Amino acid sequence: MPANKPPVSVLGLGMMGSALAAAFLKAGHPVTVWNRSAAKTGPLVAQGALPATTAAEAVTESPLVVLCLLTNDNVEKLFATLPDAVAGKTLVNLTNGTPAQARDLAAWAAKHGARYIDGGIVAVPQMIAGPHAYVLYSGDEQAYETHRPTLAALGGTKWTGTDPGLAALHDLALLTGMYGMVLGVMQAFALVRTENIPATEFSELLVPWISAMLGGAPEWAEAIDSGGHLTDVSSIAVNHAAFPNFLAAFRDQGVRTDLFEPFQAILDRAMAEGYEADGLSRIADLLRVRG
Ligand code: FVH
Repeated sequence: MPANKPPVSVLGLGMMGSALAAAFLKAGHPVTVWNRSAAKTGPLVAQGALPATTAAEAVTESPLVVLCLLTNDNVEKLFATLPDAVAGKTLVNLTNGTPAQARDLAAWAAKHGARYIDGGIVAVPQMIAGPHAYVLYSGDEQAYETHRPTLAALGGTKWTGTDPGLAALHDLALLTGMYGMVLGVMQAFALVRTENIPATEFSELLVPWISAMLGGAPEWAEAIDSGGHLTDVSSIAVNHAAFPNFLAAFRDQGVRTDLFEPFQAILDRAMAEGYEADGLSRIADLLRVRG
């Protein structure tokens, strides 16, 4: 085992926190662990972690403190119990949350003499420390550079900026893309199942189609950044003409329309605002709330 690796404390030993603590241990770091329900420390102690009886004790043990609780409300409440323990520490919060929550937690940390880094884990627990896992970070850049070699035990490290909210923003945007894909795929499966077509059979058509369409995302991104949405591929007008067929077919086949009705409204608005010759990239602009 490599000698003199810096110690790290992990607070929150759910599925993800346990995977994080195990990865630090595997990389040779002395690891102190704390969880609200003490029983979850057992497997990590068996792997060599030191159990702390209180969160404050865990914070005291290491210069680097990694948190992974269920919500940032939980983190905020936990922080409120730690005002004296955190001074001089680097707090890395990998709990899922919003940019605004991250900024509030960073302000709390600064007020109490701690350095704050927010993070978004782009992996499931089983992927941690593997080749495809990475974590988005933002906040105190100096603290990030200091502790980056330790954080690298979890997977790739991706810096998103000194605004503490940026990691959460990127994380939520990635998950937004994923949820959109999941909802579309589930609607498609629901539709074919109305005729007893096996979802497994249909997925052989669906997966290559979705993959090919996703290949167009860089082109949409360029159009969104440049503002040049005119297309000779698939215009808003063409999609607007076809879309009532989807809602009608869902109704005819006995599939709910709730998920897709908002898209009809967006296409209607795009037409009303004169964007009929634009491609679907125009939708990103139309989704912004205008002041
Ligand atoms: N699991 C996943 O696939 C995703 C992958 C991407 C990142 N997310 C986020 O990671 C956070 C933790 O998720 P998790 O999977 O570890 O969740 P649980 O297994 O449910 O563990 C939750 C831990 O939070 C502790 N906790 C809950 N409430 C409190 C509280 N009021 N005070 C202190 N700790 C609290 C809980 O403790 P206990 O119930 O065992 O006593 C667990 O340690 C999450 O933000 C995901 O969105 C995971």
